[in-house]
Amino acid sequence: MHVVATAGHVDHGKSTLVRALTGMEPDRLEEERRRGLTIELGYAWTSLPSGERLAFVDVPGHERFLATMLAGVGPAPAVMFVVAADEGWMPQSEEHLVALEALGVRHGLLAVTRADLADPASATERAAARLAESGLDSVERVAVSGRTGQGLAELRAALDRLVARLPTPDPRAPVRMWIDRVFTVRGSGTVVTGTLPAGTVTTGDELALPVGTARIRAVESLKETVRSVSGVARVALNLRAAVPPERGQALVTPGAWVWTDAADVRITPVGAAATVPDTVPDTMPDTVPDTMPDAVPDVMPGGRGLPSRLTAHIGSAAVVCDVRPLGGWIVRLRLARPLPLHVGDVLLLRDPGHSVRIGAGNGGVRVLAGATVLDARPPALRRRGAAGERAAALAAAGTDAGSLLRTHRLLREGDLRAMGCAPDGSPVSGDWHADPAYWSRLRELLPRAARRYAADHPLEPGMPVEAARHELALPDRRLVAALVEPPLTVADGRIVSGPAGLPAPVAAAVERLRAELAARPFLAPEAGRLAELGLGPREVAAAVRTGMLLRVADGVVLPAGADVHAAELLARLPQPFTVSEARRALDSSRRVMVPLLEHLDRSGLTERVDELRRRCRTPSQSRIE
Ligand SMILES: Nc1nc2c(ncn2[C@@H]2O[C@H](COP(=O)(O)OP(=O)(O)OP(=O)(O)O)[C@@H](O)[C@H]2O)c(=O)[nH]1
Ligand SMILES: [Mg+2]
Repeated sequence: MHVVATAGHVDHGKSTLVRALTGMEPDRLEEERRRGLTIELGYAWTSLPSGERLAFVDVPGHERFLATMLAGVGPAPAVMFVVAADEGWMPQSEEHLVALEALGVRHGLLAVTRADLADPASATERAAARLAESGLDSVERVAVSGRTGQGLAELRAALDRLVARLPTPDPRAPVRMWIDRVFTVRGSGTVVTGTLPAGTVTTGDELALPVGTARIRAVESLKETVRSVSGVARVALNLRAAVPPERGQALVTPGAWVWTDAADVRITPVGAAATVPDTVPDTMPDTVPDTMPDAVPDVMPGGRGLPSRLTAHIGSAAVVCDVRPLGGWIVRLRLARPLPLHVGDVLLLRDPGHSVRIGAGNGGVRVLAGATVLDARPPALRRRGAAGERAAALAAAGTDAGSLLRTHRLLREGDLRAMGCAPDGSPVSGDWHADPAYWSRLRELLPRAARRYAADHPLEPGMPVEAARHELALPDRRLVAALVEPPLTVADGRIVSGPAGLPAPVAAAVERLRAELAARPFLAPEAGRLAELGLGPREVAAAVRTGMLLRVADGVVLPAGADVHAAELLARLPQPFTVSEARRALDSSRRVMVPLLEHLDRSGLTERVDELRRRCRTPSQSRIE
């Protein structure tokens, strides 16, 4: 199936043409028929000569209903541009074309209708010239009459050629269906309709709404119940939702879209704004003048000329937003409510000051610009000059993962996907992706930071991972671990060089101590000897922390493991035993033995029997093993 929206000035014959092509009535409201005017979006469909099915979204042409027009055109991939032969190019012809340009609609054809009322030649020429200047590709022109049926066969053939050129959307793409109608069907609850541009909706699927989720109870497309439908399609969904959805909201694949109220965008001025370099006030007046300026404000680099408050349109949504120029063509939009956005989405910006203007007039173009989303999770700009730096960084940014990573430096896979950017490389750690240049810079910085830390803290075995995380301003310790390369390793939460993690001089001193105690392992050195070895209280503490030494009491230091070894030897003695018996068994001194036995008591390796004697506890009784 294909979906084509209509566009064109009020009363130029859009609905009449849709009616003639489909045999269906796009103007369903009584008020529409009475006034001979389209107010709401109309829907009708037909089969083309090729057999392809084509649904029309028929939009209103009246300037007052521009927002509705945008809701209809937004999700449609192509347009049937209607100009009346007897009236020619008119203000809303221009405005609609500019809107299509801003939205990036590339495909369409020109139907010059009411050809029974006037020679279509001059209207065709003017319209075709104007369309050629816009972004629409190879637009065919057909003269028709909705009244006499003249040219309808040619129009059908041209529509067939148009839809054959349209790209085929990915049926596995994440779903974002902008709701353009909501109604209640007795017995089945809430039904929403919309144009599904890509992806697939299936009965039973759960989709996310701004608040909560909705379960699809039934899917209909062109009035037929189906289990599943893929875009492009007109779709009606019967939903079960805790909070009933509204027009202007989107139903999306959960987790596949960023719900954001801020976006950094690149402005593309369109229509007159792109070509008329007039001087204009920086802000537009709140009240609407009776006569419109000939041209819209001149939108210049730096965002000058853009009103500070605009309405952003995407899909069926129209959201007020504050505009903050960052520099160049880059501005930050703050949206009044969060929208599900991907990087690369195009928002249409228009001036709400003019959106309520009613009645005739020469009609100005109120569409100011297209805005391509470059970042849907823009960082806060706190520092002075941050805005300008941000604009410079985004000036040449694309809409891919690489561009996002260049400015964010680090992003989680889920965030990248939710912004519509599949990462091209693999994560650097866990689900973190990094900008390659930034990551190699970190690889250089980490060893330097570790060396500096070691110099500043000679007694610590190494830089704590958390300190490195902090110093490198990383959001996750796993990233630090991923940056550590030999000869550095991570041990006990620290970045150490080599396995021991003890400063080299201290490690050497401990080795000398062990060597000296080889013959009499329980005869701890006197304080003076410790000092000679270079083992002052701080060095001892460091060696104890890394598990090299056992500190039995102040100034009584043994190699680590001496306590367990002692308990093994004492267990061979007749139980219970005295301090002297223990001292002889371990070939030690009273200076060492008393605190060592107290340490063994505390460790649960030995226990006191009375004032003078102890016994060993069995391993199962002891607290350390
Ligand atoms: N003679 C003649 N009249 C036409 C033709 N097409 C439309 N009309 C008349 O023009 C008037 C407007 O037609 P619509 O089809 O309602 O125009 P529209 O573009 O849908 O108008 P909006 O939806 O309000 O923008 C109606 O009175 C139609 O009968 C045509 O090809 N020939
Ligand atoms: Mg109409």
